Amino acid sequence: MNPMPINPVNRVLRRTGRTARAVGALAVFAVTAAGVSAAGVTAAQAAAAFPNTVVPVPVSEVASGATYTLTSATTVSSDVTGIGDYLAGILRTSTGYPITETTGTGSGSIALELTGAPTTVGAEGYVLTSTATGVVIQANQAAGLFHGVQTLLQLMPPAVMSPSVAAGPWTVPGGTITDYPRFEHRGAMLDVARHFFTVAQVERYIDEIALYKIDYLHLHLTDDQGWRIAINSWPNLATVGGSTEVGGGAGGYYTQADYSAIVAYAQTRYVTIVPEIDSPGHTNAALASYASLNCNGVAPALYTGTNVGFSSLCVPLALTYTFFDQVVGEIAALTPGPYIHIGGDEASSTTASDYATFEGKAQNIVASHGKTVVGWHNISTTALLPSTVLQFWDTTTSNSSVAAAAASGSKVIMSPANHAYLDMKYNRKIKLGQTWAGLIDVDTAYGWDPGNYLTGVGESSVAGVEAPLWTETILTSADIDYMAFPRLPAIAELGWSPWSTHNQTTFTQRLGAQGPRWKDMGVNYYQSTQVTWPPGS
Ligand code: TNX
Repeated sequence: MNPMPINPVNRVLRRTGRTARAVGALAVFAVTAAGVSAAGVTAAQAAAAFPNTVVPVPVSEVASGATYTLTSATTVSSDVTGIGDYLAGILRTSTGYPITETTGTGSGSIALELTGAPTTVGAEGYVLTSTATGVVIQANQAAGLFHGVQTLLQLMPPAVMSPSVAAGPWTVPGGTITDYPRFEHRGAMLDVARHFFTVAQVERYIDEIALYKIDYLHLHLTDDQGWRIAINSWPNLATVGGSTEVGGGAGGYYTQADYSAIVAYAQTRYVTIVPEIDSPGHTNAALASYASLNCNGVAPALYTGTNVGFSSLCVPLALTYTFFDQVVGEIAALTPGPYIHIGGDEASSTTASDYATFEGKAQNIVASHGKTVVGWHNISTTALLPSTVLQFWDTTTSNSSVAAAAASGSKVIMSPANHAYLDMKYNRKIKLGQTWAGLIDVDTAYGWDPGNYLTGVGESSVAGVEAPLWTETILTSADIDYMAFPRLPAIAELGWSPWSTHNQTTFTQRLGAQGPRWKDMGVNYYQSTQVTWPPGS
C-alpha cells in the first residue's frame, strides 16, 4: 500500500500577512468556588454538559455552556508560528474557511499564547478557555500549546480531521480545561528493523501518535533482520545489513539525511526521537555486514526469519567497541533528544559475564557522546550508570533487579508486554500479530496502573509508559494503524491522565468518539467489540 499522509495540509508551513482583525479579551466565566458560574450554571450541570470526547482525559474540565462556532471570519494567532500554521492548516482543509493567521499575542479568535498559564501546568500542560467569542489556549512552553491544540481539535466535530471540505457547524463547547501530564515520558516504538518503513510512513505514524499527546517515538533501528541507518564509518551496515527483512523482502535503510528529516518532522509534532541500536544480541545484520566483527572472523548469512537470541557481538574483541563508539557517535550527532537506547534484550547467546562487561562499556560510550542510556530492563542485572533508564517489557509484576535499580534511583519506562505490546493480537481471529504475551483488547491495554504495577517500582520511579510495535508480522501503514488503534490511545491515557480519572466505561466512550476521526483520516483502526462506535466510525 502506498502510505498516504494523514492530512497533507498539515505539512505546509504557510505564513499569511497580518490582518487588521483583532478580537477583544475573552469574557471570564470560571466556575466559582461556590460551584456557581456567573451565568448561574452549577458546576454539576456544567460538567454534565461537557462532551466526553477527549483522549487522554484532561485533568479538569468545567463546562460553561457558551459554545463558540467557527465562521469564515475566524482567525488564528499563535506565539509559536509553526503551531498556528498546523492548527490553521487543519481547520482550513476541513472547514473551507480562510482561517487567516494574525500576528500579535491574543489577536486571533483562536489565540495560542505563551503567557498566562499557571506554573502548575508545567512545560507540557495548558489551559484552554472557550467562550461564545473564541478560544484561548495558554501554556508555558510550545509543547503545551501543541497539546492544547490537540484537545481543541477533539472538542470539535470529528469531520474537523477530514482531508477535504466537510459540513459544519464547527462548534467548540464552552468551558475551561486545565491539563498537564502525569508522566513526562509517553512513548510509542516502531520496529523498522524486522520490516522497513519509509520516511513517509514514519512521519504518518508521528502524525497519528501526536494526536494523543505521545511525546517520544523510539525507533528500533537495528536487529538480526536489518540495519536501518547509514553509518559513514561502517557503510556495509546499511548497504549489506539493510538489504533484506523478515520474509526476504528488499528491506531498506535511512540515509543520515532521511533520519534527520524524521527527527525534524517529529520536532514539529513535539515528539522526540529515541534511536535504538540493539546490542549485544539482535545483531546478526551487523555481524553479516562485517566479518571482522565476529569472534571467528566469519560473517554469518543475512537472516530473514523471526527467531530471537541467536546472535551476539564479540565482547572480548577490541574492534567491537570501536564499532559501537563510532555508531553511537554518528547517531548522537544526528539526535537532538537526550536518549540513546542500547537494547540489551534477549542476549541469550552472550555469557552473563560478557553481557555485564559489554553493558558497562556500552553505557560509558553513550555517556561519552553526551547522551543518556535507555536499555531494556535486562540490563538491570549489570552495573548501571545512575542516569540509565530501564524499559520494563516482561509479563511479570515483580522483578528483583529492576526493583533494586529503582531503589538506587533508576527511572523505569513501563512497557509490560501483556498490556502495552501493540504487536499482540486483540483476539485469536486477528491475522496480524503474535500471542506470546497474551491477547490484548482495549480493556487489557487500559487496565493497569503504570505507577503501581511493578513491585518496588512506585510512581516516583516511573518515567512513564511506552507502547512498542514489533513488526515481524506488520508490513504496511494499514497494518501499523490496525495494531496501534485503538490501543495506543489507551497507553497514552495511562501516561497522561491522573489515575483518579481512570474509568473503563467513560474511557471506552471517549475512545468511541475517535472512530469517526480515524475514518475521516483514513486510519485503518480495529473496531474492538468492547467499544460502542458511533455513526460515522
Ligand atoms: C520480544 S520484548 C522482543 C522482540 C520481539 C518481540 C515480539 C523485547 C525487548 N524483545 O525482539 O520482536 O518480543 O513480540
